[in-house]
Amino acid sequence: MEKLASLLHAYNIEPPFYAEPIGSGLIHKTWKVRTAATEYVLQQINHNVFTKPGDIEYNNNLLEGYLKQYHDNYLIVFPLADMKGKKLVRIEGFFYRLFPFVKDSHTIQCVETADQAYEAASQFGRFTSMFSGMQVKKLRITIPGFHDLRLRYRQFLTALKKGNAKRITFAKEPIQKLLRYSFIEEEYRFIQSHPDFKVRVTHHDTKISNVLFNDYNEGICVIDLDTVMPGYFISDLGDMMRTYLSAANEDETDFEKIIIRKEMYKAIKNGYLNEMKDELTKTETDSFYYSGKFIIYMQAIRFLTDYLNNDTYYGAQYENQNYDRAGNQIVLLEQYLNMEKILSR
Ligand code: GN1
Ligand code: MG
Repeated sequence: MEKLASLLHAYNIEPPFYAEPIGSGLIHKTWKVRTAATEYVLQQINHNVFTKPGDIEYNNNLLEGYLKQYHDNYLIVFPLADMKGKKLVRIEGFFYRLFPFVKDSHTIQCVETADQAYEAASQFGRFTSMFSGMQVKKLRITIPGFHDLRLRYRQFLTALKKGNAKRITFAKEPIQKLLRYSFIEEEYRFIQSHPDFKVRVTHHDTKISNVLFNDYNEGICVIDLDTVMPGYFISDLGDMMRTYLSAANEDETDFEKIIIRKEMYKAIKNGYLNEMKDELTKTETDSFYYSGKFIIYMQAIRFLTDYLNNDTYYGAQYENQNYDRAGNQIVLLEQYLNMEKILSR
């Protein structure tokens, strides 16, 4: 509480205030702060993952400045400046930032209707299209190799050699599966070397809880800009496939519940295209289906690698959670592969 008081004091916010944890992210800690006058979102940055929090601040300022100049009406939230004009506050070795709470907004944890998927996909497409005139190279890389499937695959192979031996034996089955599906990584090499795949301002975390909705279920804006970096559109489209297609999320341990909803695929595609059709090359639109394989496979690899490395990245609320998450994503991948003909039609 004392820490919270000195933190808010930096923003000239004095007691009384009330803070409660919100959000479902695996990386940062987030709270909603209420004062008599208004509401905020406070977030502590995980600096084991984002080792240079100043780079996040740098990117935010760059994006904010660009929007001010070219798309002043586009709604999006950036961190507030403290009394010294800093948008990142350091207290006792931790980094925090404070956001205004968007009035009458809420987040959803699970896509229930195709309209929600369409709205979210339009929001993420719109986000990238807003920055189409920006020099993407100006953005700093907040997590090196974040969505580089070749790197993720190499990290997986390293974990197979150097990881927890007991866990490697226990995870024999998912390991074999992920090795068998390595053709997905090979396809990625093709994309990396193909001139038609453009590098754009990419969000890199397009789960449904990173979109704010209003009471009429319309998307208001996207949030969580920490992983906004140069990237390929398959990252954003693919993470929507990964997280909207099935009603069961990555923590579901009853894998029978992982069922792909065809209508969601259509809604993601239409919503995204609605904003991005003029930006994408023909080769890129031909890779819509691939984007789902790409991200679901990468997430399965990331969860299993973390399991083999003793959960140092994602953490775990119970012993085999990352093993279960990897198993969940493998089932999702298999369902997705089984539906290739139907989905990519
Ligand atoms: C992490 O913390 P959160 O929920 O925003 C991760 C994403 C994963 C996701 C899986 C920086 O996102 O890449 O897809 O967990 N973010 C980082 O739930 O690693
Ligand atoms: Mg995130």
